[in-house]
Amino acid sequence: MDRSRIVDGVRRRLVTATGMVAAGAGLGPWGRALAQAGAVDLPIANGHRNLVAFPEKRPLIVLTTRPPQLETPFEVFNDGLLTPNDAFFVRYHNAGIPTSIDGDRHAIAIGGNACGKPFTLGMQELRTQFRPVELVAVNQCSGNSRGLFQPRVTGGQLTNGAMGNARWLGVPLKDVLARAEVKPSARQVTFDGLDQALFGGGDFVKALDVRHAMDGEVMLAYQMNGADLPMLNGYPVRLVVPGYYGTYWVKHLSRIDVVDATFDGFWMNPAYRVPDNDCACIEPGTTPAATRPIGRFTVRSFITSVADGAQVRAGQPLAVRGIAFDGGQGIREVAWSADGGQTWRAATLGQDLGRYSFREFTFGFVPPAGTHDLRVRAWNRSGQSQPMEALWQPAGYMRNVVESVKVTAA
Ligand SMILES: Nc1nc2c(c(=O)[nH]1)N[C@H]1C(S)=C(S)[C@@H](COP(=O)(O)O)O[C@H]1N2
Ligand SMILES: [Mo]
Repeated sequence: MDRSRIVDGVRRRLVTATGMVAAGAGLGPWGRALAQAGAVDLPIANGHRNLVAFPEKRPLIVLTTRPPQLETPFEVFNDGLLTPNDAFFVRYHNAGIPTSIDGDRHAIAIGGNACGKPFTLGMQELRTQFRPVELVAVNQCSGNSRGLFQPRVTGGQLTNGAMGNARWLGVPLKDVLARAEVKPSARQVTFDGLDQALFGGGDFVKALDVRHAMDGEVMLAYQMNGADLPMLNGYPVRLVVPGYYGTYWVKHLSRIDVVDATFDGFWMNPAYRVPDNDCACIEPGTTPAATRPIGRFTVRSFITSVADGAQVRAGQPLAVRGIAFDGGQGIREVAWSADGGQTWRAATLGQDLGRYSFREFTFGFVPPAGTHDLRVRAWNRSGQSQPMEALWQPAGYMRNVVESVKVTAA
Protein backbone atom coordinates (compact mmCIF):
# COMPACT_ATOMS: atom_id res chain seq x y z
CA MET A 1 0.00 0.00 0.00
CA ASP A 2 1.16 3.46 -0.89
CA ARG A 3 2.49 5.12 2.23
CA SER A 4 0.55 8.31 1.60
CA ARG A 5 -2.69 6.32 1.67
CA ILE A 6 -1.96 5.09 5.21
CA VAL A 7 -2.05 8.64 6.48
CA ASP A 8 -5.14 9.59 4.45
CA GLY A 9 -7.72 11.52 6.43
CA VAL A 10 -5.53 11.84 9.46
CA ARG A 11 -2.21 13.42 8.80
CA ARG A 12 -0.55 14.01 5.52
CA ARG A 13 3.11 14.79 5.25
CA LEU A 14 5.20 15.54 2.28
CA VAL A 15 7.60 12.64 2.25
CA THR A 16 10.24 11.93 -0.32
CA ALA A 17 10.17 8.95 -2.61
CA THR A 18 12.18 6.96 -0.09
CA GLY A 19 9.74 7.64 2.75
CA MET A 20 12.07 9.95 4.63
CA VAL A 21 10.70 13.25 5.79
CA ALA A 22 12.41 15.69 3.49
CA ALA A 23 14.89 17.79 5.45
CA GLY A 24 16.82 19.87 3.00
CA ALA A 25 20.45 20.56 3.75
CA GLY A 26 20.73 24.00 2.22
CA LEU A 27 18.70 23.07 -0.83
CA GLY A 28 15.46 22.65 1.12
CA PRO A 29 13.11 19.70 0.71
CA TRP A 30 12.66 20.43 -2.98
CA GLY A 31 16.29 20.39 -3.87
CA ARG A 32 16.56 17.17 -1.87
CA ALA A 33 13.57 15.61 -3.65
CA LEU A 34 15.13 16.59 -6.93
CA ALA A 35 18.45 15.01 -6.07
CA GLN A 36 16.89 11.82 -4.68
CA ALA A 37 14.50 11.33 -7.55
CA GLY A 38 17.31 11.50 -10.09
CA ALA A 39 16.07 14.20 -12.44
CA VAL A 40 15.48 13.09 -16.02
CA ASP A 41 16.06 15.47 -18.90
CA LEU A 42 13.00 15.95 -21.10
CA PRO A 43 12.95 17.86 -24.39
CA ILE A 44 9.63 19.72 -24.82
CA ALA A 45 8.10 22.20 -27.28
CA ASN A 46 10.01 25.21 -25.91
CA GLY A 47 13.27 23.78 -24.58
CA HIS A 48 14.37 21.17 -22.05
CA ARG A 49 13.05 20.46 -18.56
CA ASN A 50 13.71 18.08 -15.70
CA LEU A 51 11.20 15.32 -14.97
CA VAL A 52 11.07 14.72 -11.20
CA ALA A 53 8.77 12.72 -8.89
CA PHE A 54 7.67 14.92 -5.97
CA PRO A 55 5.82 13.35 -2.99
CA GLU A 56 2.60 11.58 -4.08
CA LYS A 57 3.42 12.43 -7.70
CA ARG A 58 4.80 10.51 -10.65
CA PRO A 59 7.64 12.25 -12.53
CA LEU A 60 6.34 15.64 -13.71
CA ILE A 61 7.89 18.55 -15.59
CA VAL A 62 9.65 20.89 -13.16
CA LEU A 63 9.32 24.64 -13.70
CA THR A 64 10.48 25.65 -10.22
CA THR A 65 11.28 23.62 -7.12
CA ARG A 66 10.62 26.18 -4.40
CA PRO A 67 7.76 26.76 -4.48
CA PRO A 68 6.95 23.68 -6.53
CA GLN A 69 5.51 24.33 -9.98
CA LEU A 70 5.03 21.08 -11.85
CA GLU A 71 3.54 20.53 -15.29
CA THR A 72 1.78 17.37 -16.49
CA PRO A 73 3.53 15.62 -19.40
CA PHE A 74 1.10 15.94 -22.29
CA GLU A 75 0.80 12.18 -23.05
CA VAL A 76 -1.15 11.80 -19.80
CA PHE A 77 -4.13 13.54 -21.42
CA ASN A 78 -4.48 10.66 -23.86
CA ASP A 79 -4.95 8.09 -21.08
CA GLY A 80 -8.51 9.00 -20.16
CA LEU A 81 -10.80 11.93 -19.47
CA LEU A 82 -9.86 12.23 -15.79
CA THR A 83 -6.32 13.26 -14.91
CA PRO A 84 -4.86 10.92 -12.26
CA ASN A 85 -4.06 12.60 -8.94
CA ASP A 86 -0.40 11.64 -9.14
CA ALA A 87 -0.12 13.29 -12.57
CA PHE A 88 -2.11 16.44 -11.76
CA PHE A 89 -0.14 19.70 -12.20
CA VAL A 90 1.00 21.77 -9.21
CA ARG A 91 1.19 25.53 -8.90
CA TYR A 92 2.17 27.63 -5.88
CA HIS A 93 3.28 31.25 -5.59
CA ASN A 94 5.02 31.34 -2.25
CA ALA A 95 7.77 29.19 -0.77
CA GLY A 96 6.09 28.73 2.62
CA ILE A 97 3.97 25.75 1.67
CA PRO A 98 2.63 23.35 4.31
CA THR A 99 4.50 20.05 4.54
CA SER A 100 2.52 18.37 7.33
CA ILE A 101 -1.18 18.85 8.05
CA ASP A 102 -3.43 17.05 10.52
CA GLY A 103 -6.44 16.52 8.32
CA ASP A 104 -8.82 15.87 11.21
CA ARG A 105 -7.79 18.93 13.21
CA HIS A 106 -7.74 21.29 10.25
CA ALA A 107 -10.44 23.98 10.36
CA ILE A 108 -11.59 26.93 8.28
CA ALA A 109 -12.21 30.23 10.10
CA ILE A 110 -15.20 32.03 8.63
CA GLY A 111 -15.72 35.73 9.35
CA GLY A 112 -15.22 39.19 7.86
CA ASN A 113 -16.96 42.54 8.37
CA ALA A 114 -20.03 41.45 6.36
CA CYS A 115 -20.43 38.13 8.16
CA GLY A 116 -23.20 38.20 10.77
CA LYS A 117 -22.14 35.03 12.53
CA PRO A 118 -18.43 34.15 12.43
CA PHE A 119 -17.65 30.49 13.13
CA THR A 120 -14.99 27.85 12.78
CA LEU A 121 -15.71 24.93 10.50
CA GLY A 122 -13.78 21.74 11.27
CA MET A 123 -13.13 19.08 8.65
CA GLN A 124 -15.37 16.57 10.45
CA GLU A 125 -18.26 19.03 10.41
CA LEU A 126 -17.66 19.84 6.77
CA ARG A 127 -17.77 16.14 5.93
CA THR A 128 -20.76 15.18 8.07
CA GLN A 129 -23.03 18.20 8.52
CA PHE A 130 -23.52 19.15 4.87
CA ARG A 131 -24.82 17.32 1.83
CA PRO A 132 -21.83 16.47 -0.39
CA VAL A 133 -21.91 17.10 -4.13
CA GLU A 134 -19.74 15.74 -6.93
CA LEU A 135 -18.65 17.58 -10.05
CA VAL A 136 -16.20 16.83 -12.84
CA ALA A 137 -14.33 20.02 -13.65
CA VAL A 138 -11.14 21.20 -15.34
CA ASN A 139 -8.61 23.15 -13.31
CA GLN A 140 -6.35 25.18 -15.60
CA CYS A 141 -3.68 27.72 -14.74
CA SER A 142 -4.19 31.18 -16.29
CA GLY A 143 -0.68 30.87 -17.74
CA ASN A 144 -1.15 27.41 -19.27
CA SER A 145 0.74 27.38 -22.62
CA ARG A 146 2.38 30.74 -21.82
CA GLY A 147 5.78 29.49 -22.95
CA LEU A 148 4.51 29.18 -26.53
CA PHE A 149 3.75 32.90 -27.04
CA GLN A 150 5.51 34.95 -29.69
CA PRO A 151 6.75 37.49 -28.73
CA ARG A 152 7.77 35.69 -25.55
CA VAL A 153 6.32 36.82 -22.22
CA THR A 154 7.83 36.55 -18.74
CA GLY A 155 6.59 34.03 -16.17
CA GLY A 156 6.65 30.24 -16.01
CA GLN A 157 7.40 28.95 -19.51
CA LEU A 158 4.61 26.38 -19.48
CA THR A 159 3.64 24.29 -22.46
CA ASN A 160 0.12 22.79 -22.48
CA GLY A 161 0.24 20.72 -19.28
CA ALA A 162 -0.87 23.20 -16.60
CA MET A 163 -4.39 21.80 -16.68
CA GLY A 164 -6.20 18.72 -15.42
CA ASN A 165 -9.69 17.28 -15.17
CA ALA A 166 -10.91 15.66 -11.95
CA ARG A 167 -14.04 14.49 -10.18
CA TRP A 168 -14.30 16.77 -7.13
CA LEU A 169 -16.26 15.86 -4.02
CA GLY A 170 -17.16 18.52 -1.51
CA VAL A 171 -19.77 20.88 -0.16
CA PRO A 172 -21.29 23.88 -1.96
CA LEU A 173 -19.80 27.08 -0.51
CA LYS A 174 -23.35 28.47 -0.55
CA ASP A 175 -24.44 25.96 2.12
CA VAL A 176 -21.50 26.86 4.34
CA LEU A 177 -22.10 30.61 3.90
CA ALA A 178 -25.76 30.09 4.82
CA ARG A 179 -24.52 29.50 8.37
CA ALA A 180 -22.45 32.66 8.33
CA GLU A 181 -25.46 35.00 8.06
CA VAL A 182 -24.10 37.07 5.20
CA LYS A 183 -25.10 40.73 5.64
CA PRO A 184 -26.79 42.69 2.82
CA SER A 185 -23.68 44.90 2.71
CA ALA A 186 -21.52 41.96 1.50
CA ARG A 187 -19.65 42.58 -1.76
CA GLN A 188 -16.98 39.89 -1.94
CA VAL A 189 -15.78 36.73 -0.25
CA THR A 190 -12.02 36.25 0.22
CA PHE A 191 -10.13 32.96 0.49
CA ASP A 192 -6.81 32.24 2.16
CA GLY A 193 -4.82 29.02 2.55
CA LEU A 194 -2.13 27.75 4.91
CA ASP A 195 0.79 28.65 2.66
CA GLN A 196 2.75 31.79 3.48
CA ALA A 197 4.97 34.27 1.73
CA LEU A 198 8.50 33.87 3.08
CA PHE A 199 10.37 36.32 0.88
CA GLY A 200 7.81 39.08 0.26
CA GLY A 201 5.26 39.01 -2.53
CA GLY A 202 2.35 38.79 -0.12
CA ASP A 203 0.17 36.02 1.22
CA PHE A 204 -1.89 34.37 -1.53
CA VAL A 205 -5.48 35.57 -1.01
CA LYS A 206 -8.17 35.54 -3.70
CA ALA A 207 -11.69 36.98 -3.89
CA LEU A 208 -14.97 36.23 -5.65
CA ASP A 209 -18.03 38.47 -5.90
CA VAL A 210 -20.55 37.38 -3.30
CA ARG A 211 -23.09 36.40 -5.99
CA HIS A 212 -20.53 34.11 -7.59
CA ALA A 213 -19.52 32.63 -4.24
CA MET A 214 -23.19 31.84 -3.54
CA ASP A 215 -24.02 30.37 -6.98
CA GLY A 216 -24.26 26.83 -5.60
CA GLU A 217 -21.46 25.56 -7.88
CA VAL A 218 -18.39 26.96 -6.12
CA MET A 219 -17.34 24.17 -3.81
CA LEU A 220 -15.17 23.36 -0.81
CA ALA A 221 -13.66 20.13 -2.14
CA TYR A 222 -12.03 17.50 0.08
CA GLN A 223 -11.73 14.67 -2.43
CA MET A 224 -10.38 14.38 -5.93
CA ASN A 225 -11.04 11.33 -8.11
CA GLY A 226 -12.26 9.34 -5.09
CA ALA A 227 -9.27 9.99 -2.82
CA ASP A 228 -8.12 12.69 -0.42
CA LEU A 229 -6.52 15.63 -2.19
CA PRO A 230 -2.78 15.12 -2.65
CA MET A 231 -0.87 17.45 -0.33
CA LEU A 232 0.43 19.45 -3.29
CA ASN A 233 -3.11 19.92 -4.67
CA GLY A 234 -4.48 21.44 -1.47
CA TYR A 235 -4.98 18.79 1.22
CA PRO A 236 -7.25 18.66 3.14
CA VAL A 237 -9.65 21.11 1.46
CA ARG A 238 -9.56 23.51 -1.47
CA LEU A 239 -11.87 25.81 -3.34
CA VAL A 240 -13.23 24.55 -6.69
CA VAL A 241 -14.50 27.35 -8.93
CA PRO A 242 -15.94 25.55 -11.98
CA GLY A 243 -15.09 27.14 -15.34
CA TYR A 244 -12.74 29.71 -13.79
CA TYR A 245 -8.95 29.81 -13.99
CA GLY A 246 -7.04 27.94 -11.30
CA THR A 247 -5.91 31.11 -9.55
CA TYR A 248 -9.25 31.15 -7.69
CA TRP A 249 -9.00 27.48 -6.61
CA VAL A 250 -7.35 28.28 -3.25
CA LYS A 251 -5.59 25.26 -1.66
CA HIS A 252 -5.28 24.27 2.01
CA LEU A 253 -8.22 26.62 2.62
CA SER A 254 -8.03 28.01 6.16
CA ARG A 255 -9.88 31.35 6.14
CA ILE A 256 -12.99 32.69 4.41
CA ASP A 257 -14.01 36.34 4.93
CA VAL A 258 -17.22 37.96 3.77
CA VAL A 259 -16.38 41.62 3.19
CA ASP A 260 -18.29 44.80 2.29
CA ALA A 261 -15.79 46.09 -0.29
CA THR A 262 -13.96 44.91 -3.39
CA PHE A 263 -10.86 43.14 -2.10
CA ASP A 264 -7.74 44.71 -3.54
CA GLY A 265 -4.91 42.46 -2.36
CA PHE A 266 -1.85 41.91 -4.57
CA TRP A 267 -3.11 38.62 -6.09
CA MET A 268 -6.31 40.36 -7.27
CA ASN A 269 -4.66 43.64 -8.26
CA PRO A 270 -2.27 44.06 -10.02
CA ALA A 271 -1.77 40.27 -10.37
CA TYR A 272 -4.05 38.01 -12.41
CA ARG A 273 -5.70 40.72 -14.46
CA VAL A 274 -6.39 40.79 -18.19
CA PRO A 275 -6.99 43.64 -20.65
CA ASP A 276 -10.59 44.79 -20.20
CA ASN A 277 -11.76 44.31 -23.79
CA ASP A 278 -13.55 41.60 -25.82
CA CYS A 279 -10.44 39.58 -26.69
CA ALA A 280 -8.62 40.19 -23.36
CA CYS A 281 -5.67 40.93 -25.66
CA ILE A 282 -3.46 43.77 -26.86
CA GLU A 283 -0.86 44.40 -29.55
CA PRO A 284 2.60 43.45 -28.25
CA GLY A 285 4.38 46.55 -27.00
CA THR A 286 1.20 48.46 -26.09
CA THR A 287 -0.44 48.89 -22.67
CA PRO A 288 -4.08 47.99 -21.96
CA ALA A 289 -6.34 50.98 -21.26
CA ALA A 290 -7.96 49.13 -18.37
CA THR A 291 -7.82 45.68 -16.80
CA ARG A 292 -10.23 43.34 -15.01
CA PRO A 293 -9.68 40.22 -12.88
CA ILE A 294 -9.24 37.10 -15.02
CA GLY A 295 -12.46 35.07 -15.27
CA ARG A 296 -13.69 32.04 -17.18
CA PHE A 297 -11.67 29.73 -19.44
CA THR A 298 -11.58 30.36 -23.15
CA VAL A 299 -12.53 27.46 -25.46
CA ARG A 300 -9.69 25.00 -26.12
CA SER A 301 -9.10 21.74 -27.96
CA PHE A 302 -6.06 19.48 -28.27
CA ILE A 303 -5.13 16.38 -30.21
CA THR A 304 -3.77 13.95 -27.62
CA SER A 305 -3.17 10.71 -29.52
CA VAL A 306 -0.45 11.92 -31.85
CA ALA A 307 2.34 14.39 -31.11
CA ASP A 308 3.69 17.14 -33.33
CA GLY A 309 6.41 15.68 -35.55
CA ALA A 310 5.14 12.09 -35.32
CA GLN A 311 5.62 9.52 -38.08
CA VAL A 312 2.55 7.57 -39.21
CA ARG A 313 1.86 4.89 -41.82
CA ALA A 314 0.88 6.19 -45.26
CA GLY A 315 -2.26 4.64 -46.73
CA GLN A 316 -3.32 3.17 -43.35
CA PRO A 317 -6.33 4.49 -41.39
CA LEU A 318 -5.19 6.85 -38.64
CA ALA A 319 -7.47 7.13 -35.59
CA VAL A 320 -7.06 10.47 -33.84
CA ARG A 321 -8.30 11.35 -30.35
CA GLY A 322 -8.35 14.55 -28.37
CA ILE A 323 -9.99 16.66 -25.69
CA ALA A 324 -11.92 19.94 -25.71
CA PHE A 325 -13.28 22.15 -22.92
CA ASP A 326 -14.55 25.64 -22.20
CA GLY A 327 -15.60 27.87 -19.30
CA GLY A 328 -18.81 25.99 -18.58
CA GLN A 329 -21.23 26.28 -21.51
CA GLY A 330 -20.17 22.84 -22.66
CA ILE A 331 -18.65 21.80 -25.99
CA ARG A 332 -21.10 21.71 -28.89
CA GLU A 333 -18.85 20.83 -31.80
CA VAL A 334 -15.26 20.03 -32.71
CA ALA A 335 -14.05 20.34 -36.32
CA TRP A 336 -10.81 18.88 -37.70
CA SER A 337 -8.60 19.66 -40.65
CA ALA A 338 -5.67 17.75 -42.17
CA ASP A 339 -4.62 20.56 -44.50
CA GLY A 340 -3.70 23.33 -42.09
CA GLY A 341 -7.22 24.67 -41.77
CA GLN A 342 -8.31 24.99 -45.42
CA THR A 343 -11.03 22.35 -45.17
CA TRP A 344 -12.82 21.19 -42.06
CA ARG A 345 -15.00 18.24 -41.08
CA ALA A 346 -16.89 17.40 -37.92
CA ALA A 347 -15.23 15.17 -35.32
CA THR A 348 -17.31 12.75 -33.24
CA LEU A 349 -17.89 13.81 -29.65
CA GLY A 350 -17.42 11.20 -26.92
CA GLN A 351 -18.75 10.69 -23.42
CA ASP A 352 -20.23 13.78 -21.74
CA LEU A 353 -19.06 14.06 -18.12
CA GLY A 354 -20.69 17.47 -17.70
CA ARG A 355 -20.16 20.97 -19.01
CA TYR A 356 -17.06 21.69 -16.92
CA SER A 357 -15.24 18.51 -17.95
CA PHE A 358 -12.84 17.61 -20.74
CA ARG A 359 -14.95 16.30 -23.65
CA GLU A 360 -13.42 13.59 -25.79
CA PHE A 361 -13.51 13.81 -29.59
CA THR A 362 -12.33 11.39 -32.26
CA PHE A 363 -11.88 11.35 -36.02
CA GLY A 364 -10.07 9.24 -38.55
CA PHE A 365 -8.60 9.52 -42.01
CA VAL A 366 -6.20 7.75 -44.32
CA PRO A 367 -3.10 9.92 -44.75
CA PRO A 368 -1.39 9.76 -48.14
CA ALA A 369 2.42 9.91 -48.10
CA GLY A 370 3.65 13.35 -47.09
CA THR A 371 3.33 15.82 -44.23
CA HIS A 372 -0.11 16.72 -42.89
CA ASP A 373 -0.93 19.76 -40.76
CA LEU A 374 -3.63 18.53 -38.35
CA ARG A 375 -5.77 21.12 -36.59
CA VAL A 376 -8.82 20.94 -34.35
CA ARG A 377 -11.19 23.73 -33.43
CA ALA A 378 -13.99 23.59 -30.85
CA TRP A 379 -17.17 25.62 -30.33
CA ASN A 380 -19.09 25.85 -27.10
CA ARG A 381 -22.86 26.00 -26.72
CA SER A 382 -22.91 29.78 -26.90
CA GLY A 383 -20.93 29.80 -30.15
CA GLN A 384 -17.56 30.85 -28.76
CA SER A 385 -14.55 29.26 -30.44
CA GLN A 386 -10.78 29.47 -30.85
CA PRO A 387 -8.77 32.00 -32.87
CA MET A 388 -6.56 30.83 -35.78
CA GLU A 389 -3.86 33.30 -34.65
CA ALA A 390 -2.89 33.57 -30.98
CA LEU A 391 -4.32 36.51 -29.04
CA TRP A 392 -1.39 38.13 -27.22
CA GLN A 393 -1.28 39.75 -23.78
CA PRO A 394 1.60 40.69 -21.49
CA ALA A 395 0.99 38.04 -18.83
CA GLY A 396 0.50 35.24 -21.36
CA TYR A 397 -2.89 34.23 -19.97
CA MET A 398 -5.87 32.59 -21.67
CA ARG A 399 -4.00 31.21 -24.69
CA ASN A 400 -6.41 29.22 -26.88
CA VAL A 401 -5.12 29.40 -30.44
CA VAL A 402 -5.97 26.51 -32.80
CA GLU A 403 -2.95 24.21 -32.44
CA SER A 404 -1.04 22.68 -35.33
CA VAL A 405 0.16 19.06 -35.13
CA LYS A 406 2.29 18.06 -38.09
CA VAL A 407 2.49 14.36 -38.88
CA THR A 408 4.51 12.75 -41.63
CA ALA A 409 3.05 9.70 -43.36
CA ALA A 410 5.54 7.29 -44.95
N1 LIG B 1 -3.04 28.23 -1.25
C1 LIG B 1 -2.79 28.41 -2.55
N2 LIG B 1 -3.73 28.05 -3.42
C2 LIG B 1 -3.53 28.20 -4.75
C3 LIG B 1 -2.33 28.77 -5.25
C4 LIG B 1 -1.35 29.15 -4.30
O1 LIG B 1 -0.27 29.67 -4.64
N3 LIG B 1 -1.60 28.94 -2.96
N4 LIG B 1 -2.17 28.92 -6.62
C5 LIG B 1 -3.38 28.93 -7.45
C6 LIG B 1 -3.13 28.78 -8.87
S1 LIG B 1 -2.54 30.14 -9.71
C7 LIG B 1 -3.46 27.65 -9.57
S2 LIG B 1 -3.23 27.56 -11.23
C8 LIG B 1 -4.02 26.49 -8.87
C9 LIG B 1 -3.30 25.21 -9.26
O2 LIG B 1 -3.88 24.12 -8.63
P1 LIG B 1 -3.03 22.80 -8.42
O3 LIG B 1 -1.72 23.18 -7.83
O4 LIG B 1 -3.84 21.90 -7.58
O5 LIG B 1 -2.86 22.21 -9.80
O6 LIG B 1 -3.93 26.62 -7.46
C10 LIG B 1 -4.37 27.87 -7.01
N5 LIG B 1 -4.51 27.81 -5.59
MO1 LIG C 1 -2.29 29.68 -12.00
